[in-house]
Amino acid sequence: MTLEVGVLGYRFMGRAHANAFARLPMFFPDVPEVEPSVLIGRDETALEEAADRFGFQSTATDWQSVIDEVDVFYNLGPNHLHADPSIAALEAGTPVFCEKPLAPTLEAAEEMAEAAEAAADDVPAGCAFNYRFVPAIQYAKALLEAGELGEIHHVRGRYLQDWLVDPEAPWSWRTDAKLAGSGALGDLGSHTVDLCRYLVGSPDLAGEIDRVSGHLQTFVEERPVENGNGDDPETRTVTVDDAYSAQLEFANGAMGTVEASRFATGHKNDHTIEVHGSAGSLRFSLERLNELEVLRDGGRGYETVLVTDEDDPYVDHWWPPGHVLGWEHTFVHENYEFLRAVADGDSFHPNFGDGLAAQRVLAAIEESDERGEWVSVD
Ligand code: SOE
Repeated sequence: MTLEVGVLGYRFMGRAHANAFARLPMFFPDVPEVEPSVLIGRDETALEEAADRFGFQSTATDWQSVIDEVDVFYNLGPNHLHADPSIAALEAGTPVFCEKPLAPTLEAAEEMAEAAEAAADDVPAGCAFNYRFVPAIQYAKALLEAGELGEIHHVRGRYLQDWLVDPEAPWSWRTDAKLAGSGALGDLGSHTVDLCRYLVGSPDLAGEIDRVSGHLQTFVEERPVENGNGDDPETRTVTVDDAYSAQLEFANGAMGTVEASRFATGHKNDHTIEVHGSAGSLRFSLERLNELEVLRDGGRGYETVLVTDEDDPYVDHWWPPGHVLGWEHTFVHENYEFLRAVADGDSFHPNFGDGLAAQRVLAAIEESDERGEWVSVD
């Protein structure tokens, strides 16, 4: 079986997924082969170049002509392009894999989740929360679900980057509320909220996030437009947050503290998550993604577990034990699971429902910032 895929978007995420398609037949031969069929975008020159490099057969400048011609539709475009093409594809019966955050607004995310619910059972709609597919994160989830940390009291997550700390860093769609929805909150916070839900969100652990108290900040209000006139550069207003922080209350009483920033000087892609339970604690850092630090039985120090054994998640597909994996492997793993679900007509998680659940938390954090009080997530 070969799956023809149509992909909207060819920049950062386009490359990450095209790399995954190329790795799959070599390392995960039990998944149907992907045929990169049509690459979709607006700038024809850049599109042709990318299609050539990524091995796509053709290009298109309108997604409408593509969505019911392919076996799978990948939506890797900017956030404001997530809803319409994804909904249309699902209505045409085409499985969809969409980048995070699911949508720029809660309303759009709700419409997308409704379209996914209305689609046939064998038409999965996946949301690309790739950090679920880090082997050490899956190892952590297994420990938590086996009850090894006991009753969950604290979850602490932060996602730090610094690419906007320079006030001359250019304006982009990521700094515009109409195009992105929010800034660090949606782009980075969506990952952290999803990891909180994935790791401790089951009713036996902390449960869902019930209430939030949020704070958003924009440090630089105007940014130059790229390729503007050097002497008198055109600037545009930044309409999203540069950083957010929030407190969370989980259904079972656990407390969460989460934050993200694009102004954390020196931190390039520093995503960490920690959990403390009555019987133990764990902590994970994306900068050391092959490791999980675990403290058990009320012990006095953390043990560093190298999650690189052949029986650790996905590891046996790659190299002999101890041969470490990287960020790009998370995309291979998520594509493997998603495409397997497509081929077998199975369900897939994280799906649009998970994307919507994260979006509800993000929207509540924004509302809490505006109202200056705790807000329920519903
Ligand atoms: C932003 O810089 C970004 O590329 C996010 O959009 C990704 O989701 C994250 O994985 C890395 O950082």
